[in-house]
Amino acid sequence: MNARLLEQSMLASEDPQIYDAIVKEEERQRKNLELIASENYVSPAVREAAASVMTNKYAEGYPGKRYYGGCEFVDVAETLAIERLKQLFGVEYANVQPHSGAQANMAVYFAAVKPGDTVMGAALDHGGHLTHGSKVNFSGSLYNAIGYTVDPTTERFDYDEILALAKEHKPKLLVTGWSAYSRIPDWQAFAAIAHEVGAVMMADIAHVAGLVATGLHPSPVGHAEYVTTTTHKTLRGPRGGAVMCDAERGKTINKKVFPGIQGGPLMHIIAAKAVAFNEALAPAFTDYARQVIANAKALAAALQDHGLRIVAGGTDNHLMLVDVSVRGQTGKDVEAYLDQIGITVNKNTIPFDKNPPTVASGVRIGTPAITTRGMKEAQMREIADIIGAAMDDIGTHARVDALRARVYELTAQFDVP
Ligand code: DSN
Repeated sequence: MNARLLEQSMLASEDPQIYDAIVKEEERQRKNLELIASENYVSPAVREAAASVMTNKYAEGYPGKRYYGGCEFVDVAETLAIERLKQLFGVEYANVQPHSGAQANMAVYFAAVKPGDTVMGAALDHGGHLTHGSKVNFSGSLYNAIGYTVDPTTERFDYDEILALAKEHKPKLLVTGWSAYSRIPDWQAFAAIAHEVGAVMMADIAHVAGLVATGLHPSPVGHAEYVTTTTHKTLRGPRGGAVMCDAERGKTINKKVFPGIQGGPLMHIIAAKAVAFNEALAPAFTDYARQVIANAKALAAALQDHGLRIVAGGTDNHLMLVDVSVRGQTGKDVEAYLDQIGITVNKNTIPFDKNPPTVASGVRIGTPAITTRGMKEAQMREIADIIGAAMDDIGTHARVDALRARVYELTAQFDVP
């Protein structure tokens, strides 16, 4: 049993089934190698705020303008979250109420375009997100969504091609920022495309937010009219979203988030966001973000040494897309095998993928979580060696126990926060 839960647990006696699931999840997070690019481990302080009594409070509205009494202390938390986020990214306005990145993006769509308008975002197999125009999402059903792609040879964005597509379709909103793009984008080039066709630009920096906040990745602020993010990936906060823009556009975003899309804000999560933003403002967070990138580069290079192909030739950020089709595998099979040995990744389509997303030709790998545990370049080589050995063993499953033991030996040396 886990010491952390036992110390504080009323849950163990009150709801043993949920208690048991949480204990097992905590153990999984400690024993396994968490390589999902969008996950991280928050600090105990962030968890404390997220588990606090602020969950009890209704606070529809905004600080100083609520529809409920008794909001004086949650107002403190939300105001701190807003001011810290503004400072982190150098923006005039921030809304910290979106429950997730999808809600943050929805608020921008509702503010910037009308149903039926044309929007343009990266196609799902070219790094885009469901909310960037996928047909199965509101963004692809309420709007006329056009998908741009990467160049088939370089697997990077070709700004001339994207401009030509924009001129052809004349979107009102250009969606940038990606869930599976490992290279540095040219925000200025994207803004020039948007403005040439009369569109506004949204940059969804959910993945790279922690790298942008520390100046280790170029910022879209000053190029994009709207910047959205989640707070739980490289930014290492609680699960949630946020929208940033100028003060004038902020007036509309406020109305779109509440009462347009959401009701009562999650004040415990907003308090936890404030704690995480404060942590991200500290110099140690820049060291963390720098190591995230160094680890990703080291891991990509070591995986290439094992004959795996990294999409776009490598990485400049926290993630990489590994093309496993060059080893005759599918992302689905690799994800399943790695799960058996305690390595958690997600299957992911690669550009121009011939397989559907449920099978996929790649896996997406990221270093934010393992870097939080303190792993460095030497551990990246060990991880690549284990993944290389796993790729050789997928057909026979002869080395599952031995490889799992290697994973557990590695994770036992690096505690989780
Ligand atoms: N599901 C997230 C990711 O893994 O990238 C994006 O919302």
